Amino acid sequence: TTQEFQALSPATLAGRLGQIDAVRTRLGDPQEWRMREVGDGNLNLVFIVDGPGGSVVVKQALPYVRLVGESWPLPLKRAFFEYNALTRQNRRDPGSVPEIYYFDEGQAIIAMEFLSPHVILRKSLMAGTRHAGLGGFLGRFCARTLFRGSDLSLPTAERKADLALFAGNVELCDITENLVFSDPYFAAELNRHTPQLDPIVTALRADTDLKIAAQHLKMTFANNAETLLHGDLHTGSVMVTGDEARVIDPEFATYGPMGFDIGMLIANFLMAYCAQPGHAEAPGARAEYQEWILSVVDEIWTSFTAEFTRLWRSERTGILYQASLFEDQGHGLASEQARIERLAAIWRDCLGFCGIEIHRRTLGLAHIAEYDEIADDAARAACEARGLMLGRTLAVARAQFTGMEEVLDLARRTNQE
Ligand code: SR1
Ligand code: MG
Repeated sequence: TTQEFQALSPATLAGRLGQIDAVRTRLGDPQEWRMREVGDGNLNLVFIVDGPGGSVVVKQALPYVRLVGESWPLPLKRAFFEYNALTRQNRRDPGSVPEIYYFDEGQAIIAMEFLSPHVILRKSLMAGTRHAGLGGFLGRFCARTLFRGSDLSLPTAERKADLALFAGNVELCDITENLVFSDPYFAAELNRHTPQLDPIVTALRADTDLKIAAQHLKMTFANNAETLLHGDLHTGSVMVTGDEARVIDPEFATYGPMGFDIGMLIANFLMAYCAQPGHAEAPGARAEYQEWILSVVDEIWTSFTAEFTRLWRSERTGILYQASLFEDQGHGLASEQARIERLAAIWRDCLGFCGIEIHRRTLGLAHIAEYDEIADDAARAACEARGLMLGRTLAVARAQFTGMEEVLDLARRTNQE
């Protein structure tokens, strides 16, 4: 029989999970468990449970959007998609995501590895911390998960089964389709923005080229089912130590275009860059940190393309661009030309998604702490305005950028305005 859904609380958690072997063996005696709810995302409950034997994270989806409340129902099945995405990501890039100990589909509960001493990357960027190897890890994660979830690599029956499986993540895709690609460009009910941005918002909402670009990108997101995406790869979905990182929270997983995850990720670094002048540190130190952020963006793209290239040359086992077709064993001129053309298409999409993500995090419902924590409205608006202009150029002129250095130079010039 299906048990009625019940939200966990610190008071009920030990009673409900205390007899689950996979959890109990890691924590020890449930009577000694200490629970705290630490979720600060937009959707779910997250508990850290400490016991005499160790610690575990317990995540539970709620039947509504936590940020908004019960007026916005959201299916529990997103935990199923998160569980299935995590298992695939761990296969495709081993060690890149937390280990899962237990999954209860009906109660939408995932018990998983407590990452320590990891912190959320967004918070670490706000604290001005540098992380060795971060761009390399993120670029390789994208290349491995995106390449290995696609028809470049998977047996096509498996890819088609996964395409069908993740096609069920309708409501979370609907959030992305509306909140990311449409709402920022009209006066949607849940939108909010810093009042001083009014003139720019009016201009952007009257900008036909931009609105068409956003809709072209929405079409690509909705219809170009190239690979299994993380679906919400921002800096709040990454946990870091000084030199190690993991990716979390793939509940928005769906089949979509390869440029989406990388574009979203880069957008969040560029917004962290734009937000720096709004925070109080000495300008010299701030400028140095801004350059470090740009170096991570550069490294993400460089390592993505290097790993994608390695996989293209050594693991092209799917139905696409088969080496036998080119008669060059996968390394010759024809297959290299095909690889370069595919990467160019991913690059264009990536820049477009990057621009749109910057807009929606400034004008839509879901904002970012880097901007929100700038107390002074005028200072916040100045940072946000630079981000909006950068995002507009990236989205509309995405086909004109030939390399990351041009994007970074544009960010630097925008930062001077
Ligand atoms: C209503 S959900 C708003 C946002 O939070 C999630 O983290 C996703 O980014 C989504 O777009
Ligand atoms: Mg999330």
